[in-house]
Amino acid sequence: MTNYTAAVNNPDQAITVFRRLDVDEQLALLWFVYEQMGDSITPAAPGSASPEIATGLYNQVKEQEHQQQLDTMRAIARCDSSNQISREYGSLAANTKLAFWYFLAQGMTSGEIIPMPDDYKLTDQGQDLLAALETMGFEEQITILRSAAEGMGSEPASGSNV
Ligand code: 45D
Repeated sequence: MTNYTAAVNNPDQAITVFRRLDVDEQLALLWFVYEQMGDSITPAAPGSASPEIATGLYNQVKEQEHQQQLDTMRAIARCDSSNQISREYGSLAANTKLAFWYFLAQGMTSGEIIPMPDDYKLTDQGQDLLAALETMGFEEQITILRSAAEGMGSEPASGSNV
């Protein structure tokens, strides 16, 4: 069974496939999903995320050089506990995590955040998963995105250090 077949209408399978992708591929896939969801994201905002908190963390990334921004996003995606932003991210609620990725994607469009390379091509696995996500409804897509975002970032450090 291909990934595509397995992931269609099966959010659990889709998230399993997502987590097996390497970190760059995960970032690229999120980007393509963002592009595809486009304007439908804003009206979905029911206010259950904490936009101020997501904005605060976003602003920290925005201050970085482009290459460092990429390193930060990779650190979050691979749950790197040696990265402070990854630890701060890890302490956020799932919807706030998603809001943070949403702000990053918007930043990529506005030039504040490092853009996708023009020539980036998803692997077959990534393309299959993207195609499977395209068959799903908005709610299902959000569920998957939320799990993807939820699984990223690291636990806060012990003691009072973030
Ligand atoms: O050089 O309840 C590569 C809210 C290769 C409201 C790269 C919501 C190498 C509350 C790694 C590819 C609106 C939050 C470079 C709900 C290389 C609420 C770079 C819904 C440069 C439900 C790749 C929110 C990079 C939703 C930088 C639906 C990739 C949010 C970066 C959806 C990718 C958010 C990024 C999505 C992707 C965000 C930042 C889909 C972000 C995607």
